[in-house]
Amino acid sequence: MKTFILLLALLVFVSTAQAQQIGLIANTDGRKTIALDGEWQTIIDPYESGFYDYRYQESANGYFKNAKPKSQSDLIEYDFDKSSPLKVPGDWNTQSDKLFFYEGTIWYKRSFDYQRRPNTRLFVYFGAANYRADVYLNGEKLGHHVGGFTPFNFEITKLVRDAGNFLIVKVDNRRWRDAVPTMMTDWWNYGGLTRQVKLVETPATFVHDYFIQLQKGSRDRIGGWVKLAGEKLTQRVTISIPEAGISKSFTTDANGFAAIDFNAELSLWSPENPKLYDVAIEAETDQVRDQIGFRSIETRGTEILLNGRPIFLRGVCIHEEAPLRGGRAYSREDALTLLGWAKELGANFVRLAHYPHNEFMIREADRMGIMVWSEIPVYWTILWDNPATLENARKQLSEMITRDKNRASVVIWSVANETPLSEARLSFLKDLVSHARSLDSTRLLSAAMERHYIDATTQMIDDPLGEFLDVLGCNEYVGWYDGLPAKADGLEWKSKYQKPLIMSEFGGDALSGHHGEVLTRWTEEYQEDLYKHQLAMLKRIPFLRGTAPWILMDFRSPRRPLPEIQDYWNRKGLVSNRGEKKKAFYVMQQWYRELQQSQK
Ligand code: GCB
Repeated sequence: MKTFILLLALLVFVSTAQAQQIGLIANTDGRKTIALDGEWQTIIDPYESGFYDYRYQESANGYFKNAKPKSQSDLIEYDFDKSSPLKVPGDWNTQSDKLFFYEGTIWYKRSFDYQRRPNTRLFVYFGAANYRADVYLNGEKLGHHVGGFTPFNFEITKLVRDAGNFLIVKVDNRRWRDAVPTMMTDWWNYGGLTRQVKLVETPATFVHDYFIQLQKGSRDRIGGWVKLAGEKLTQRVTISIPEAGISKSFTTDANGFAAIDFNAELSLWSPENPKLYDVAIEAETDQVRDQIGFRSIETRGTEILLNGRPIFLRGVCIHEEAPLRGGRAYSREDALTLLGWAKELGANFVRLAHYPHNEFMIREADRMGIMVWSEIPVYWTILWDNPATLENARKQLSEMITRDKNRASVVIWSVANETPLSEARLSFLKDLVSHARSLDSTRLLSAAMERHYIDATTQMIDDPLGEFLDVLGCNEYVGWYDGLPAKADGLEWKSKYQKPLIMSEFGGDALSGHHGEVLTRWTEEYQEDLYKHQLAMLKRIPFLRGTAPWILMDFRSPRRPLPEIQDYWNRKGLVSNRGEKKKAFYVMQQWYRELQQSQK
């Protein structure tokens, strides 16, 4: 009996340990999935009593066991089933007043039944959990994940039962000095299971991931790879794009990997023609479908070339703040509203700040023809010297690229925002740049950098990071943190690099409906005037190839307490959090219309 139990324990250990090995499954959309949306039972646990014992050791009998008293004398001090529910997906802060400012641990529990079919594998997939998630199924730990804005999955094939499974997740949104992001941000630290959680079923050997894009510099040659996971790693895999008359077969090697490379005559994706093709990836044991657009993106001197032609990126920055209701955005409807406003502004480009947004944003940008800048939360004052912090940032970068590398809309990966110059910072960011290039050689690399005055009227871009980027990004607040709006009139911009510049932030706050003189802070008139001076200045920068004003919509921030004006909202939106367009919106819109006309 003892050996049997030991063997069983070993088996469970091996299977759960193995479960952690499977990397992110790309394109769960193309598979059989069951969403675990809706109410989960939750326990608020500020002291993590469900995780640590009273000597502060990780407990073997934490809340993840979902214990129930077996007799009237049993002592159990928690009960998921009598605790309050929270909706998933969704942040906890906006679901209950008492959680509005909460930073700490909440346990989530959800039961489900699942009849697994023979020769299939089952995974539990999380769109995102902010910030650290410890995941358990039926009392066994599956693993943990760090990083609040990227997906992750665990295999549960061996642990899942036909009925009465309980999935328990401990989510902790505390901030840490060595984390990514670190202690200080200008956005709300929304905690919880903020994106969809789903069960994903695959065949025993399945298409784990693939990269199918035009090769760098080419408009008619597809390159990339396919990767299988499972036991039968050597298989014939066919990639077909029926509409383009393409069907190409490859054989995967002993590691389940095949490089792909073939000619394709395609109608290229662009904002004017957001063409997506149905693509099928068929192995002997599995098949996945996707919708993929094909375009090239390059730079030449100070130009950005889309499909070989110079383009100006008429952009706007967006936070993942839900339009109208507030809280974390998570749905297709949220994405359609935000991107719809961006379109109305005249944008062909969005900077999704300051972390990877939910997948709906990218998928809808693909469909709507909006180019995307996507970034990781390497923001302000990261611990540049700490190897674990670098590892964390690299992992978030990998997860972002893994999820979105087949989306034509994504043209730029950005590795950092407004990071102060130092040797340690440069080597940290250089590492991220080369890591991104190793994962995806087709897209442009950028970062939002700072700039400095070399005299009273000259702004200089000479951050040493610029040498390693394809596109320079710069944030500036002339007229808001830096003088008054008219200061922009006398400014000249210089760059050390022969590279295109995207002004990745500029702007100022206005409370929607608050009116006054142009020099009265917080009024729509001040913001409108600031934009007018800004645009006049921007038009004079010879190497400017894109703009992304800060920001499309007001967003919550703990750094913005001013009563009656901010009330914990950053008011730099061109649209208010209630969806009202401010005067500056129309200034920007008019310029983008002119630009659009002149590009035709
Ligand atoms: C910045 C940051 C952004 C802030 C913005 C502001 O430079 O990149 O995250 O929200 O300024 O409003 O101050």
